[in-house]
Amino acid sequence: GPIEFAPGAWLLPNHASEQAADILAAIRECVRQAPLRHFMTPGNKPMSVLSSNCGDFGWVSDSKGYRYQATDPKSDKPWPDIPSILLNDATQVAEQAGYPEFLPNACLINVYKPGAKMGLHQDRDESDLNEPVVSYSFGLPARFIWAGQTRTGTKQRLPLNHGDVLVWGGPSRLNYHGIDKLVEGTHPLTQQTRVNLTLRKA
Ligand code: MD3
Ligand code: FE
Repeated sequence: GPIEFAPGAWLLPNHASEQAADILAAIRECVRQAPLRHFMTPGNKPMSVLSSNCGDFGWVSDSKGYRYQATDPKSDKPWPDIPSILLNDATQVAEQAGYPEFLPNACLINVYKPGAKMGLHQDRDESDLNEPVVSYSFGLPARFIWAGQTRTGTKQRLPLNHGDVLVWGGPSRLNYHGIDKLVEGTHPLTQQTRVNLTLRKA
């Protein structure tokens, strides 16, 4: 069952493994409409993960900074809708973790290949930090690193496996977090990748 590993932060081990194939098929359709790309950091370096979005808003990064926007900068078209199977599950999972009526309008799709990583950062581009974040891990395992409200605090590590779901809210919402360099491997549903879906209220 769910594990509260920090105040307001919950791990639901293996929660989404049964729906994984259906969720991933729907996400494949999204990335056909809005292809994966390496966003550039404000310092003009390509991120190592491949990204896209679905929802009313998408998280984007370029030389001008990080922000949410309603259109894909590659096509100037709206992002695809969040698949209902994913949206409904995220609302349910948030409720289980104590965040009722979570209605995300942004889903960041991050695809990690071996060697890709995400440095320690805070998620603070959202307008209401009382809203939680719900994150799905599929495919290859990863090592999640998190600290407290400062990047220099004690770092803790958590393995994230296929089907695991994380909910972050309350006192842990601004915790620093990241992902260690992905190790080579192969998974029957995602081949040589890890797929992370992060749902937020922009
Ligand atoms: C902790 N993604 O997209 S998800 C991100 O697994 C991101 O690919 C990582 O960090 C990944 O921003 C981590 C888990 C996660 C998501 C949001 C959080 C942890 C969080 C927000 C606050 C604190
Ligand atoms: Fe994050």
